Amino acid sequence: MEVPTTTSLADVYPETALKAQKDRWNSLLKTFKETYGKEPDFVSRSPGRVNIIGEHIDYCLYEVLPMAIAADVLLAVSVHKKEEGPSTIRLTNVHPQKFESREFNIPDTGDVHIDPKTLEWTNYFKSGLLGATELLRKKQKGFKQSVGMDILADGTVPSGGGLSSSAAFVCASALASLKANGEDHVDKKELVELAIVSERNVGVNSGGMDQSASVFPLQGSALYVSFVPELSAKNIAFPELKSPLTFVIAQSFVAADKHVTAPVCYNLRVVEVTLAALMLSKIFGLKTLKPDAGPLGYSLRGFHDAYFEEKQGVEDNHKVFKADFQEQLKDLAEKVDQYLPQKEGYTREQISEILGISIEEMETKYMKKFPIRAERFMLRQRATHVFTEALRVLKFMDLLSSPAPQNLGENTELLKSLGSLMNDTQDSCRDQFDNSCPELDELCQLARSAGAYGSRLTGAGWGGCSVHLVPEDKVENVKQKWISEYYKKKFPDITDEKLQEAIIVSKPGCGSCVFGVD
Ligand code: NG1
Ligand code: MG
Repeated sequence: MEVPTTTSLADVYPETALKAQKDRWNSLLKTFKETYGKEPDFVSRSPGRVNIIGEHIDYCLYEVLPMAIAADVLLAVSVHKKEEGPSTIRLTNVHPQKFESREFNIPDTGDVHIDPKTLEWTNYFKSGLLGATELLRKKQKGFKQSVGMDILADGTVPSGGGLSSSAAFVCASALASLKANGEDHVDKKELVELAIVSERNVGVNSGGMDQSASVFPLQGSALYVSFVPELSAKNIAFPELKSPLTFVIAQSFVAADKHVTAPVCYNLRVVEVTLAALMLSKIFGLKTLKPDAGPLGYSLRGFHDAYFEEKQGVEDNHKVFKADFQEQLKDLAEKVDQYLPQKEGYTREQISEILGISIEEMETKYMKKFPIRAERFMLRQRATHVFTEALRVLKFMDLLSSPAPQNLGENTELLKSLGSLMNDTQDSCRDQFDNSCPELDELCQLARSAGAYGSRLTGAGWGGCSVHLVPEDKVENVKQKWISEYYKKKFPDITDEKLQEAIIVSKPGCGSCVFGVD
């Protein structure tokens, strides 16, 4: 499917937001003209996302269920002509105090340099540009270097807040770079695949959920993303219920700065789940270590499929019946309990001994490109989270796709069941995956006590955002509870504007697009 091109804001934003979006759009065009003395040629757009369920399992290649939100990144672009000399990129932001203007030349090789150690907003543009350049080289014969561009950025996804401003920025940048270099028909899957790989240039060894959620969704649908046998996404419309499913997002305002925390948080988790997969394969004496598309080349899903194919004679585990797949996940969670018994974690020595490789080899293969710091690796807890979370996603999908008839009236039972899966995710994140924090736990507790059916952190965790399934008539209750018990207590000087930013009630939005400018 192609990334759509449109000239109508109504194709992208809900009716209630149109007036505000129109004002934003006009101001973007006006500032562009003031900054660069001309009109932009087009505007590329990509939204943020909230993950409904399926946390930290995308890079293990298990299915996840995020949805796009209305908040997004807009890049207004004017393309330089080839004759205008060296390819220069000029980048400005509608909030120049927060995000300073930058200018750089694309080197003759065509590949811009990114320093992942610095937290620099234009790195996200560069990583999109790099990915696009690579794709353009495959698509256009003799392509080497992107043309220059003047760009004005306007992002409404809060940064460091768990709503994936980074993927929104990278996807919008890659899309802008493709379009500026003559690609008028951009394939959504190609865009997502390049954005997944190129976002890793900023130093986080991430999975593919965020980029999928930013590009693929159609208005009004959540997105069921699969990573095997290849990346694919299915739009999932919510069931028509008397009181519609309402997801409320609340920020903790604890900034999860991945640049600082990655070696002990995100990137370490990627290493732990990979080591868990390798250990289980070894323990069960699997002959095949199927190399796969996980960030470190081997995943728990890779182990999962190999185990059932080899040990239980399943012909192609990707085709296994859905109910059987759920049974497999339960089985694997039990196997972890038995075969990875060490609650206190595993040392490098212990792992290298079981795997039968030297510590140096293990470090070189799995801990060098994205460095990590740890004495002990909590393989038991991480693998338990992954298998049970993958199972929760499937149960959630079952409930969404075939709500029992008795649920369709008041649908309380359905909401309760969905909510309880979300609550279980939060427990697992807190107790097994260790990616919650006291503030996120507190937001969840408060919401449940004010009527939410289900509450959990969303995104990477360690701060950032939480998501809550709340009956429509309780939304106000929950909001007030957070305001009085969390925001006003923690941040006594909080402004009304900031409070508005803190809590978002969001319906599923639509994915990336290009706006033509008349
Ligand atoms: P955040 O930090 O919320 O953007 C990250 C990863 C995802 C996924 C989630 C956890 C990036 C770009 N994204 O999301 O791929 O693994 O954490 O489920 O790092
Ligand atoms: Mg991110």
